Amino acid sequence: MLQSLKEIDFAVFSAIEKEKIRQKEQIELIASENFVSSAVLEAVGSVLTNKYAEGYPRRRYYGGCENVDVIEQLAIDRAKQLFGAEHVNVQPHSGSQANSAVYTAVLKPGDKILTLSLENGGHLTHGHPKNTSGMLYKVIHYNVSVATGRIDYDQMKLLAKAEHPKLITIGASAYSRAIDFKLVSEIAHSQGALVLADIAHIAGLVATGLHQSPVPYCEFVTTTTHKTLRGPRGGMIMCKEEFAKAIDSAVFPGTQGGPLMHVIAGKAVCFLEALRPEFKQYQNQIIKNAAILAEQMIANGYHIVTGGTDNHLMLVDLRTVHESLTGKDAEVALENANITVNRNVIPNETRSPLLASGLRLGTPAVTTRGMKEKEMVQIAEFIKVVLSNPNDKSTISDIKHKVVDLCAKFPLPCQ
Ligand code: DSN
Repeated sequence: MLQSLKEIDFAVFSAIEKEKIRQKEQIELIASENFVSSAVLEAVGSVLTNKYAEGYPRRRYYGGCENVDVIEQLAIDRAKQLFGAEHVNVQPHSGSQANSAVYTAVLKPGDKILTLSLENGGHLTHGHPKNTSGMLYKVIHYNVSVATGRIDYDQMKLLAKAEHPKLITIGASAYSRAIDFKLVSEIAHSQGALVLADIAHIAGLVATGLHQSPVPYCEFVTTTTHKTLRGPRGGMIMCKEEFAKAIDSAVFPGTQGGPLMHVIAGKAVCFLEALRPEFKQYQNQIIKNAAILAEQMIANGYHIVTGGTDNHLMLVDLRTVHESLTGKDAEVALENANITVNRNVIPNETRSPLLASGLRLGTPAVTTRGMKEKEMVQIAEFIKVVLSNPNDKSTISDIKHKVVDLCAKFPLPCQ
């Protein structure tokens, strides 16, 4: 007899039910999160989770792969169309796996990479000492400029010339300005280096032509599929045809075994959705919302690193308004008021990453709910009130009620 999750495992069932309420009643400003469509959710929750499919379409190490072959090929073809890529591998389980596979494909332990550090807005997998990228390879970092907070391309150029890295990575997790991938590839190629562009955060903007695409210029482009792209949690690699075999071998068997076919189905659906004209309108609104939110935060006295945003996120330096409030305390106070954010180190951070002096705010998730400029102004006000009274229970409770009321007007696409 069929038994429901509720009957079999009430503990997991009830945690999921509570999570549904949390997502429904909180303003989600974590820049890397989003809400998938019900079609993506259905694909990811499908029987495809039962299937092993090591290998690639029509070249598997298991029988019974005729249906998953169709699905993986659809995901590949749609991703190629969406980004104009020569070769696509949709199997990486995450962005980290995608980056690791690129390194495995073209680097040997001890090779030199030139990257943006985590502290300057980069990512763990861009050479952090506690990540394998930092353990296996010799890492040189370029930074953002102290004066402007923007990527210092001049420093990148000088370091590329002096250090002769084999690979330059470009891409960020906490950087609010447009990235010049063409310039980076010129710098790299003039020194014989390859380029890995990690567009995990801005993939939706790139796919819709609202941000310069690295695909024509860079040998490798990696992304996650769950941030601005609004698909399932996962990764993907695009590359020039000449590296296709090396990339495929680096993913499987190099760094992964069986692909997650239910997630690859979700990716295929996500790419189909992203090819529709309304997806570009959505990406446009993400950018507009981020610009208004940043403008209001600045009007409320906060410093935004780089002075504003060109994309879906911003990095708020709290110290201009609340000198002694850490990012961690700000994150907790906002969460108590049903506003979800993450603390973030800012360039030239003086506190530990666990405390931090900044908050990263992003608009992909609230835009998916249908929130627009008017709501961004309200949200900036909520943030200011909470952060000015982080320990005042009555203020926090008042804002929490306002947040729940606002969220009720903007239902989620997938519950
Ligand atoms: N952890 C992700 C983010 O929040 O940006 C990057 O992988």
